[in-house]
Amino acid sequence: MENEQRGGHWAKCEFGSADFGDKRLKIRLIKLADRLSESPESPINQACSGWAETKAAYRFFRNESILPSEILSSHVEQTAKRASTHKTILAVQDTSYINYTSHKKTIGLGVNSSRPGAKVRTLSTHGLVMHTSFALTTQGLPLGILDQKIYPRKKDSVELKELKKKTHDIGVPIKEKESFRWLESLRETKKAVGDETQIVTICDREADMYEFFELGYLIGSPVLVRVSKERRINKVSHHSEKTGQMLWNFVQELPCQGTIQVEIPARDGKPLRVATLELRYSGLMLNPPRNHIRHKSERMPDLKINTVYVVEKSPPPEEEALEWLLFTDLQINNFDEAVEKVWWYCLRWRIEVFHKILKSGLNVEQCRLGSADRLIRYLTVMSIIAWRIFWITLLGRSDPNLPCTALLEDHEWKVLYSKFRQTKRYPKTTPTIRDTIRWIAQLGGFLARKGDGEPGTISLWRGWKRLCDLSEGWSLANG
Ligand SMILES: [Mn+2]
Repeated sequence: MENEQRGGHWAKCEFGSADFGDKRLKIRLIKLADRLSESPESPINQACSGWAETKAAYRFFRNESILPSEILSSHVEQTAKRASTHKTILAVQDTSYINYTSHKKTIGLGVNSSRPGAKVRTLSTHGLVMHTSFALTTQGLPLGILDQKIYPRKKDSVELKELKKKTHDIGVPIKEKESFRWLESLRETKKAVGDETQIVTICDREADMYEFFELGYLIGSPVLVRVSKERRINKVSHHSEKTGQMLWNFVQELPCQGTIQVEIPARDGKPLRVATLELRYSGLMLNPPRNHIRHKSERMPDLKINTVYVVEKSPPPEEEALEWLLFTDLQINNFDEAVEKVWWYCLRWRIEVFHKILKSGLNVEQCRLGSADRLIRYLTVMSIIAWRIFWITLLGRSDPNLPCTALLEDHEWKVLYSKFRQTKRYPKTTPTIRDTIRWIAQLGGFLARKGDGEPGTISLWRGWKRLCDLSEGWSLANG
C-alpha cells in the first residue's frame, strides 16, 4: 500500500487532482470530505466544526461552477490506479433511487416512481436516480467508483409514463430509452481503466439487452449479466423463427456438470443461508431481437455467448429456489471457470451494501440542501466516503496482515494501542490492519468476543468517529 493512502491524507489523495479552475475550491473539497468522513452519519452542520466551516460547506454544494463529474474524476483516477495492480477487476453496475419525497420544498427533484392511488390520482415518490459503476477486486475488495451519474428521473408522472412505455418498444432506438444508462456506463468504465487491466462489468437482469452484449464486444469490454428474458437462440438466421431453441429449455436440458455451494446474504428478515446449486454451462449464439428497428438499415450481428445456469435443487421450505442464468462473452473452458463466474456474480451484492451504507449509514436521504443540483454534489462526495468506509471494513478481512500504517497516521494507531493495551510503550513493528480495525470497531460498540466474527461497517464508522475525537485530544496533549 502506498504511503499517500494513509489515513489523514486520504481526502488529499482522492481529490488531489480535482480541477475546478480555482485552487481554493479543491482545498475546500478536501477539508469537507475530511470532515464528513469523520462523522459520516451526521448532518452537514454537525459534521463541520463551527459556523464558518458549515457555511463554507453549504457554499461549496451551492456553487454552480462545480461539476459533479469533476468532484468524481480525481477519485476515478485513483480507483483506476488501484485497479492497475490487478490483472482482472470487476465493475458492478447498478441503480439506486434516492428518496426525497418528504422534502416538499426541494426544487429540481424528479419522479422516481408513480402508481395510481386510491384517493388521490397518483402516488409518486420524488428524488434522484443514482447509477454507479463500482470497482471490486475479484476477491471482492471495493476499489472505488469508476463511473456515476446522478439525475432526476422525470419531471412528472406523465413524462415518467411516456418513458416507461418506450422501455419494451423495439421500434424505439436504445439511445432514447432509460436503459441506455447501462451502455453509457459500460463505455465510461472502459475509458476510466487502461488496457492492461481487464474489467468485467457485472449487472443484474435490468441490463439484459442485446445492445449491451453487443457494445461489450464492440469496445472489447467483457460483461457478465444475469438474464431473464425468454428468447429464441441458436437460430440460423434472424428471419427464421422455426430454427434454434428457446433459451430456458436449452439450459434446463443441459446435463448437470457439478454442484457448488454459495452463501445467500440475509435479507427481508430472512437469515443468511448456504444454498447448494446444480451448475450447467454451455456456449450459445445470441441472435439480435426480431423486428428490431435497426434491421431496416443494417445487419445486426449474432453474438457468441457463454452461459452458466445454476439452480437450487432443494431450497428450504418457504424459500424460493435460487435460479441464475448468466450470460458472458468471457471464455468458459471448464467447470472451474464456470464456477468463477458464479462467484463473481455473487460479488454483485457488494454494490447493494454500498447503497445501504449511503442510505442507512450516512443518512443521505435526510440531507436538506434545497435543490437537486446541490444534492447531486453532496451525494457525489458522500458516495466516495461510503466507498472508503466499505473499503476499510473489508481491507481488515482481505489484507489483515498489512501494517496498519496503510490506513492510519502514526498518532492514530498509537492512541488505539495505548487505549487497548494500556501502555505507552509502543511495539517496534506496527500493529496489523486486522488488530487496529478490531480496536476501531470496539470503540464503536463491537464486542470482539470469540464468536463475533469480523466487525461490520456500522460499528466501524462509529468507532472511526470516536478515534478522530481521541486522536484530536491526543494531538492537543502531545502536540
Ligand atoms: Mn438493480
